[in-house]
Amino acid sequence: DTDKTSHSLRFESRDHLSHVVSHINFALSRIFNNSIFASSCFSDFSFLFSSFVFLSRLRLSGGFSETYAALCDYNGISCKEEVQWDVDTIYHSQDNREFNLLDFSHLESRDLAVIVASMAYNTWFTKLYCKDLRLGSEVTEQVLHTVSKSSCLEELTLENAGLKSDFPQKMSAALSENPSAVIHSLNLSHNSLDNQGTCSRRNLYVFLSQPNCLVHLDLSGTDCCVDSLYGALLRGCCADLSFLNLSKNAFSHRKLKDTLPLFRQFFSSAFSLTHVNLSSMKLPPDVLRSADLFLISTVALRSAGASVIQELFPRVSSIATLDISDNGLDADLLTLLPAFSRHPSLKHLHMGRNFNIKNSRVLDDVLQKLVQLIQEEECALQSLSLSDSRLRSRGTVLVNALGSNTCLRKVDLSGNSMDDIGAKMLSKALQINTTLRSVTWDRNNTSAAGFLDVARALEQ
Ligand SMILES: *[C@@H]1O[C@H](CO)[C@@H](O)[C@H](O)[C@H]1NC(C)=O
Ligand SMILES: *[C@@H]1O[C@H](CO)[C@@H](O)[C@H](O)[C@H]1NC(C)=O
Ligand SMILES: *[C@@H]1O[C@H](CO)[C@@H](O)[C@H](O)[C@H]1NC(C)=O
Ligand SMILES: *[C@@H]1O[C@H](CO)[C@@H](O)[C@H](O)[C@H]1NC(C)=O
Ligand SMILES: *[C@@H]1O[C@H](CO)[C@@H](O)[C@H](O)[C@H]1NC(C)=O
Ligand SMILES: *[C@@H]1O[C@H](CO)[C@@H](O)[C@H](O)[C@H]1NC(C)=O
Ligand SMILES: CC(=O)N[C@H]1CO[C@H](CO)[C@@H](O)[C@@H]1O
Repeated sequence: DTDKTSHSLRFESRDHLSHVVSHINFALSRIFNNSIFASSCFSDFSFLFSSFVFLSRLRLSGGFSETYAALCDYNGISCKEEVQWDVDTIYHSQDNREFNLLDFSHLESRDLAVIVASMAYNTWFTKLYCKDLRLGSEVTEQVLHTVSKSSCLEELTLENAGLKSDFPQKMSAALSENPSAVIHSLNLSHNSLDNQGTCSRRNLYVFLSQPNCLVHLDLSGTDCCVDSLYGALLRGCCADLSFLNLSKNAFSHRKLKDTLPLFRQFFSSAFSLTHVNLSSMKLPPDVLRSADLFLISTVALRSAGASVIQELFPRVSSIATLDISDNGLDADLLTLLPAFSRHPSLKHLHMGRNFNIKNSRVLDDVLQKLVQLIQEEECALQSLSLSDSRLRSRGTVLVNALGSNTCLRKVDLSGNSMDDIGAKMLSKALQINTTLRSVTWDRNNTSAAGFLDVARALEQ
């Protein structure tokens, strides 16, 4: 199917023929080494020669189309011309080096496997992307094979791709086979990588503790136990890691005493770390199953979480963005907020959905601490999000403070039921000259009268 023309070759002897065949065999076995497509016994001469032709051709898009055609041929599946056309025409003309598997999600799993396999030796594509598409085992096998061979693949995104918990360990093995691996960005978010939060030390943790050159790591919503992760991160991911997303994972209270030093050590050793998302950490299911335990550990855990942040944070000098929203911090904010004070690099703080504080005196104290934070002279914060915190009328103290604040450029106060009175306070704050450039005020039960106040203030 690759090359319909016939070629005549004449050999002087049977020996010469064997010599040519064994040479091609050797060349092909090197190219398809270790792949499910490899075979030590190439007996189909017509395949050999069409492959010989493709190998000697000029390679467009790093030879993707030719490799793909040969692999289809070898596996006895029909080669999809649209795949070749898309790569040679669309991807190539747009200089697009991110291969998006969703472009071919309508094809069968076997086709996808061959497409991914074609990337193993490809020099054009540097990124492989897939989201919300369950990858069958034959496709993931080929992803791993590509990881073990490619010297060009820099970014791998497999979000919500139905990966199994053994994936990280296999990935680790694949990477260790590949001395020229250059993967620096990995997004495995929303795959169940740790069997329901059992914190098995064998898979993800082994992978992360191998020395690597990861810069971007997104493990959000992967059921991994964040507390067990830091030891591994400390060993393998300290040097270059700049982006870490661990939101929507479990935070176990067990062995907290042991893990606290690792936490601290990691954050104070990860010099390049600038973005950390620790929002929505959920409890392990075994704790959730027992209602009694749930109550006890919730209290312990949440204070523990706050103390972790409080203790580690002043040491971390590089973090610029921190998201700790939806962590049930509540009254613990009182001791936590001073940790952020005068932090040299922290610019963006997201802490909404942590204000479920029944005692209104405590809530007032917490809000007062926040006001102090944004009114400090050396305040480096540029944006603050307090969204969905249901602050109601109590939040107006903060809105007032916005008037005299000189650091915040952006504030998100949506979902706080601040009503028209809050809008009125906002309009006053906006009339005083401030540094604010962006205010988000959705879902605050504000009527037209409230917005009229704000509009008048903006005119002035
Ligand atoms: C090819 O595979 C064999 C067996 O798995 C392995 O020993 C060998 O190192 C591989 N060669 C290359 C070039 O990857
Ligand atoms: C990884 O996937 C998540 C979830 O879809 C996405 O929001 C995030 O931006 C991705 N992370 C990176 C580093 O690209
Ligand atoms: C982190 O993960 C969450 C959940 O998957 C996602 O919503 C968010 O966009 C991710 N990226 C950043 C920058 O935090
Ligand atoms: C952090 O993750 C949450 C999801 O848990 C997401 O909604 C939020 O936007 C992320 N924060 C940042 C700063 O990107
Ligand atoms: C407000 O700020 C703008 C831009 O920084 C400046 O031009 C203006 O004079 C200021 N107005 C007052 C009343 O301070
Ligand atoms: C919305 O505001 C009105 C008065 O402006 C008040 O009566 C009502 O209770 C508020 N609703 C909520 C959900 O806060
Ligand atoms: C009218 C309006 O926007 N109402 C919303 C105000 O904010 C609360 C949450 O804080 C929402 O529940 C309301 O629907």
